[in-house]
Order: sequence, then C-alpha cells, then structure tokens
Amino acid sequence: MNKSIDVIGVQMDFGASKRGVAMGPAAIRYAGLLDDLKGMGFDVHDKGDILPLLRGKTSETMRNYEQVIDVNRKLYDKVTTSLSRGRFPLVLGGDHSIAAGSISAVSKAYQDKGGIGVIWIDAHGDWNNEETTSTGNMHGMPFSAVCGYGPDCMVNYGQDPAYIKVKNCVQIAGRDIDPKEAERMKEAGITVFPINMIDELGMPTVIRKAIEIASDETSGIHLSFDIDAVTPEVAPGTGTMVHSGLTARESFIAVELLAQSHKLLSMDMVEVNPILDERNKTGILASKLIQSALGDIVY
Ligand code: Z70
Ligand code: MN
Ligand code: MN
Ligand code: MN
Repeated sequence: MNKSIDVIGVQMDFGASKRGVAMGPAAIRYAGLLDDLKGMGFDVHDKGDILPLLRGKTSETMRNYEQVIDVNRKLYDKVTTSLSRGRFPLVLGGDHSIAAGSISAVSKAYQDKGGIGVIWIDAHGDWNNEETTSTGNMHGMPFSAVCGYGPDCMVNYGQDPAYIKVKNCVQIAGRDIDPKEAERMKEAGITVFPINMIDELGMPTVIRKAIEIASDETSGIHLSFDIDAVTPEVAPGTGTMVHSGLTARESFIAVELLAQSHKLLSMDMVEVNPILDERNKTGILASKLIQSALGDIVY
C-alpha cells in the first residue's frame, strides 16, 4: 500500500436535491480521520476543500451543471497532481457527482497501463444521463458518465477522457435503481450485485467477485463509496435514505477485503450529510470505513 495520502475535500451539494452534503468533508474531518490515518503510519497531506462557484447555469435535465462541471474539472486537476506525486488520492464528498472528476483523473493516469476498474457501493445506480433522468440531479449520473454513456460534459474537459471499460465495473448494494436506469445498466453490461444478492451470497463472496472483475487486466481499482449504501439505522446522515441497506459489518468486511486485495488505487467517500445526521454518527462511520479500506484492522 502507498504510504502517502492526499486528502481532498469537495464542498459540493449542487448535484443533489437536498443541501447539506457540502459539509460532509468537515464532518469526516471532525470524526478524526486525519489523525487516525497518521496513527496508521501514513504520510497524510491535507489538500483542503474544493469550493463550488456561488452560482452557475442550470437546466431541466442537468441541474446546476455549470457548478458541477467546474468542480469536477478542479477535482480532476487535483487528483491528477496527487497521482503524479505517487500519492493515494482520498476524496471526501460532497454529493456523488464529484466521482466524475476523481474517476476520470485516475482512469486517465492509468490509461496506458490497462486502465482501472471501478467498484461502486451505493443504494443507487448513478447510471442516468440527461435523457433518462427524472430529477435532473447530477449525482444520479456519474457512473454512466465515467463509462462514456453520458453526460459527457461531466468528464470531458478537453482532455480526451479515458472511459472505464464496463467489463471492469461493479455496482454493489443497489436497491433503488430507476427502471430506465436499470435498462441502460443491463444494455451496457455492467455487473450488479443488488442487495438481495448480498443476502443470498454474503458480502465476502460478492466483494471477492467484484475485486476479480474490477482488477481483471487493469492496474487496479477505484472505490466509490456512497454512504447511503449503508442502512439508515446505522447511517442516517445522508440525503436519500433507502431502507434495509448494508449492515455495518457487511460494509466493513467489504472494505477490509478490498484493502487485503492490495488493488485499491484511489477512493471517494460521498453523500455524508451532517444536517440530517445524529451526533455525527454517519461522519464517524465514514471515517472508520475509510480507515478500514486503507488497511486498518484492530485485533
Ligand atoms: C435517482 C436520480 C441518487 C442519491 C443518487 C436518485 C439518484 N436515481 N440519489 N444518489 N443519493 O435522481 O437519478
Ligand atoms: Mn510528505
Ligand atoms: Mn451515489
Ligand atoms: Mn446513493
């Protein structure tokens, strides 16, 4: 494991319908993440937070697109710099639209080395585009965008995007996927382990298969973890709670086995909303999940 980490916060909530996830980076920091990572022996570089434009253009099918695109371009640059310095980019959201910028940077950096795979742990598919969205919320679109299925403005900043191959993409814990979105995911051929398959197979089997798929002939894996994958009793601090999600234990074993695979190249932790939280319990959970994804197992 890379012993040097860049922590990059993104104070973004323009991709979601509810405000508040912009304070997610602060909540995760207050939970003690940076000191804990230092305690694990990492050389931690806090790169501060990216701030969105105060206002920007919007449209019916891509709400606040100017702010979303601007933030993603800035994040792309930060993640690209981080990788060029040989560090592990750890991105704290913010709403999930920011995964467009982080993933396209990692994908571009490994373009000539087999590319990367993506594991997307989320109650949602995030596989809408400007044609299938029923909300216009751009946090419902980044997974589609990074694979080249649109909206292209989320990932194309004139740098000729390196799209992720769908054969290396896995969605885990989906239980609230829109009908048209599900159709597009099936057409594209992305592997989905919805919540019922986790019940049936168990998380260890599911995550091992996911790691195999995402690392097949690639340089490694980007993990995009949306905290709403976790069940609301455990993670109430998020904008779109979806009942009966992952337990805390299922969530931890998923990231622990990812850590043990030594395939992790980069990570996002997104959709923590402190306004809706209870005494920062979701922020604390997010911090602990990050630590476990980076290899912390306390005996
Ligand atoms: C719905 C949409 C969504 C959260 C993603 C929901 C999207 N599919 N919600 N993450 N929290 O609006 O496209
Ligand atoms: Mn250093
Ligand atoms: Mn999401
Ligand atoms: Mn979600």
